[in-house]
Amino acid sequence: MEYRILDLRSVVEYVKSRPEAAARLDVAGPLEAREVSDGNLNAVFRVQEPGGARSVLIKQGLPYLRVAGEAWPLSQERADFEARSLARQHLAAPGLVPEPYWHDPEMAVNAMEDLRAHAVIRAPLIAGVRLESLGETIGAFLAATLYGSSDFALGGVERTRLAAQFGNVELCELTEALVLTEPFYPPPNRNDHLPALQDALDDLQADAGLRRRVAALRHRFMTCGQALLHGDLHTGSVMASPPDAQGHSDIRVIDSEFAFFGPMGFDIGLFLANLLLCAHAQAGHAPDAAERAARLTYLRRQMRACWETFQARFRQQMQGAVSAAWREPGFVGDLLLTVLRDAAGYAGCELIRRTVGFAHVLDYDSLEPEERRAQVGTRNLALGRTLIGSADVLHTYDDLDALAWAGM
Ligand code: ADP
Ligand code: SR1
Ligand code: MG
Ligand code: MG
Ligand code: MG
Repeated sequence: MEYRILDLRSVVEYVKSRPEAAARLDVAGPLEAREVSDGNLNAVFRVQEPGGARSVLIKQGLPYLRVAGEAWPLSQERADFEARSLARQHLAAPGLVPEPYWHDPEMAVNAMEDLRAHAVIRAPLIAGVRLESLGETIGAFLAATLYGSSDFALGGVERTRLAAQFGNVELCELTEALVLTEPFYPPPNRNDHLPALQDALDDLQADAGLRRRVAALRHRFMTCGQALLHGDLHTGSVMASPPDAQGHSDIRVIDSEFAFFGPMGFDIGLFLANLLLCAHAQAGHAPDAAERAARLTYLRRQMRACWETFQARFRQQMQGAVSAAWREPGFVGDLLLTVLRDAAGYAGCELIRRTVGFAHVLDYDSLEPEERRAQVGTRNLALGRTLIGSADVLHTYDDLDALAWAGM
């Protein structure tokens, strides 16, 4: 089928035309479609039986960036990278991603399990919902997907062959520009920031030591192909079912179109930074001081659980590594220290780019009045600089925890 952009009517016809759909829906009967797109890049539809008994999720890559329109063209190749990475994640971390149903490269479509009972976690976290298994689940996802695609699990030959399928140059270039370059340099760029942050931003951009460290992080991002990353693991890429009385919910990771072989600390740093962005924004979102303190305690605990689960599971899996060299005493500890330091550095970049770069986050952008937003933005920038500047002297997660939560 030749590529065409789907709409509410044609997506129903499209689903009916696919042989794989018959196992998921009554394709002979009427079907309804609803658009659920809310991300920067793609069009996403729910196609369901009347009353919603059964449904599928259809995600289509547009020939441009959804939020920018035709003025910002982008190839639809990203749908292929999402299909390949989702398939691998589903094998490595079953139950932690939606089940993939089919991939249609001509239409740049990925059809998958519709997580109808789930919600993207960013807004609930802002509102103080406590998902008690969040950090542990994301830590488990990271250990399974990162270890499972590394030299340690696959050996060099298979890892190299796999990496050759993930030349995701277009989306890597977006990250290199929007996360790891533009926020640190004066115009021309696509940055977007409050006028009140101009002085803090000028000061940040004038810091040659900071720019040098960011250049090193960017170079590692481009050259250090340790494992198959998710590539865009912010809190808008995680969905959860409503928590039960104990705060437990079913948690899934979505939207892996940025997948590529990169440094493991990038995925970890992005996730940790998004919990910090939420924590800082509580200065304006929490209804009172006691509730704010409780939300911060919760977020701090989730960050630690994420790292602790990741590192414990990664260590455990390394005992079965394919080469004895990877089981050399002390090696895994040394490796995990570089991952922790990378995570701190990339977390710093994420805090800064979500405050002054092209793509912000709801946690920050929804703060009112503007003076409050500027206070929180100043804090995001300061912590971002601290994390980037101190990453290489961290020794343990406690060091990172102390830096991240100083003064909160
Ligand atoms: P983008 O790449 O444009 O950010 P996403 O994959 O994040 O697209 O999807 C956009 C939105 O569609 C998500 O924020 C979520 O609300 C919804 N969505 C995506 N995948 C699923 C899914 N498997 N089940 C239910 N809703 C989903
Ligand atoms: C131009 S794309 C902006 C951001 O949206 C994606 O989800 C990535 O986070 C990217 O940096
Ligand atoms: Mg998304
Ligand atoms: Mg904006
Ligand atoms: Mg996406």
